[in-house]
Amino acid sequence: MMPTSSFLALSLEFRQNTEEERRISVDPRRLATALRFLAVDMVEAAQSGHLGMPLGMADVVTTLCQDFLVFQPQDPYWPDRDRLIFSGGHGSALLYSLLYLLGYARPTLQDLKNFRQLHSPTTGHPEYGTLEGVEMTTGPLGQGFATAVGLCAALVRRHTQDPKTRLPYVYVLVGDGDLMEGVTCETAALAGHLHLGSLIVLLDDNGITIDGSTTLSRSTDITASFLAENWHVCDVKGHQPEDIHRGLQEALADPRPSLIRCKTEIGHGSPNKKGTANIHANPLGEEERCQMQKALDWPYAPFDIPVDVLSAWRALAQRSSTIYQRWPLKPSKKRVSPAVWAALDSLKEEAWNAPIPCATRLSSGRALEVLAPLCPALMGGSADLTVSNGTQASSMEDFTAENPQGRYLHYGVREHGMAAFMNGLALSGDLIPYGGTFLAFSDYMRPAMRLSAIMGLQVLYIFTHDSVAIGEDGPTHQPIEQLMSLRLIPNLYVFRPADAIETYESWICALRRTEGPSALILGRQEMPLIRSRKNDFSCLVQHGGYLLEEDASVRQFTLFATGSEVIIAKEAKKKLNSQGFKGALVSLPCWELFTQQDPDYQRHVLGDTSVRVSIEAGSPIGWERYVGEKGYAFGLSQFGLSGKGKEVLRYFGLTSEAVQEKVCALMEKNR
Ligand SMILES: Cc1ncc(C[n+]2csc(CCOP(=O)(O)OP(=O)(O)O)c2C)c(N)n1
Ligand SMILES: [Mg+2]
Repeated sequence: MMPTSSFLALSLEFRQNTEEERRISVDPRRLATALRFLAVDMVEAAQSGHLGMPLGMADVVTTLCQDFLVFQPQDPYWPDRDRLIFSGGHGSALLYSLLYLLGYARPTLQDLKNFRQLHSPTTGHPEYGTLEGVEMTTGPLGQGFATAVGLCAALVRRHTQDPKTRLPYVYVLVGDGDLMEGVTCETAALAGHLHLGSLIVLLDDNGITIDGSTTLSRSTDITASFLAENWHVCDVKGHQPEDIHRGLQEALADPRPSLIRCKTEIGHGSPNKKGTANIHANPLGEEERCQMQKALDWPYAPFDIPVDVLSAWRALAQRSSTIYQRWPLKPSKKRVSPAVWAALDSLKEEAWNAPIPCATRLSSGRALEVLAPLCPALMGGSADLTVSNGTQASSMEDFTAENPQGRYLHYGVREHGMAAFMNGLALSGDLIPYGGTFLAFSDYMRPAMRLSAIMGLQVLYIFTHDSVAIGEDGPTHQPIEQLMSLRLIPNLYVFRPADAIETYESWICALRRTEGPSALILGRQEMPLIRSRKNDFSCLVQHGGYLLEEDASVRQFTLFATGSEVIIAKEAKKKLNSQGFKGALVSLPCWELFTQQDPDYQRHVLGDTSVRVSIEAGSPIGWERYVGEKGYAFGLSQFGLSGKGKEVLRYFGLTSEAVQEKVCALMEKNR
């Protein structure tokens, strides 16, 4: 349970700050008007972008910054800062206007004028890494909310581990659309369950989405549904600063996560377009801007902010200084990589328990037993398949409301929520999250995985039960297209190790890879060791692919395989050898790494034989890259079948005999 006292202490600080600030501030309505007009002018200049939410939420954002948000534009990566996440990424014009007015180094006024232009940091939707103050990439609705929950959990964990650090609040701006997404329901339940009281969600409660009124598609009692998930919920008038202030104070004082329903009018301030779905994503137009100027008493030219307003905004950016000075504990770094290598570099031979032949999912569990104590940044979890996935090391205690120092999360059957939550854990800069489920259900996680890849976050996905070889559970549980489709996601490394040694090496590669996510694709069936490690501790998986066997430099054939099919290929090669043919066997556990090797190495591995055959128990589309037009790719282009794993493999022709036959036929043909 969150220590309630720290919330009270913090809200007292806010009150003191607020009174001080009130003496120097200009009318908050005027501050909000500046935000509104910057957004109008940006969208007008770009003739593209979204206005409805910036106009509707300008007052809420102003009060939040004026009285509550703790941040430091001069030290944007201050670890103890509050986080502000625009889950409705279409509100980017509001976020950029805000960062400009608060005095962040970028965006400059010129950047605002270049909104949505090629190479401008003021991208269409907020992108992590382009501007300081943009805490994550948003745009796909629901992701910001869900990731904020994970980020909040990580910050709570940090604060509990080291109470000298400040417990930051995570503020999230969401729209009707965010709340309609399933991932929001999954993670709202987790936030309530984990008592994440420092999570404050501000709903742009305007009752409008693109198609029109939310009554077209929604009858949910939002308040009741969040209350049922152990949240605090309150309503505020979203254009009245005093009422917004009251709601935020109430939220800070409550130990539960909070949803503040800000009753707003979409496009507020635009006399003729407010309240309509039309304002959601259209420029205002010159005529309407004129009318809005009159209505809001804003006689200034586009992008012109009067000095008193600009200096008031800049002054309130200093509001957090007293808090900042009290907590300058940690160096603020742009992207913090958890301290993993100090530990792993010292990994000695004896630390790696001797590899034994077993299913790669079990080898992964054994690797974790070694790695978890060495790498305190690892934070595990599974979507209700902990034992099947082998994801909980014995040294990992559960992370719960009562024990936020734990290192293992039971996400429940919430794959999508888990993936988005892990992005938040990674964004904290403290943790390397990993989470497991069956490979067939990776599709449930894909939108959040795509975001880890876009943001370049080190998140590890553990996908077990990786092929039709799982057998009896049948086609719903037998992945076909998943493996290849994961390889399609840019910046995601997909590892499919063949045995205990490759599994361990894949873990090491994934842990070394700080600039993006990795997926480990693991099998359920027993796997013999495909090679011995002996005294050779060089990591072959780091090359992505390598020659496992080569009979002679002039090859008659080359076989390619990954994961559990390496052993099938090995058997096929043995049969071909006994027929007198000479060839090679290539293990290709990580395509992305192999493609990065120098061309000579790649040629050396691929060989120049005209007969190339691959085998992988998944969609074969894509293997042409390695086997060429004259080769052949064994795989599956249809859904699987329920039955014993071995029989299913045989039925689909994924056997060493079939491979042997094919190679012979191709050699004959090419002679
Ligand atoms: C996952 C996803 N689906 C669809 C969209 C396209 N989209 C952008 S905004 C929006 C409507 C959002 O409505 P709301 O959150 O109420 O925002 P408002 O119109 O009130 O600003 C939609 C469907 C999206 N960005 N992400
Ligand atoms: Mg809406």
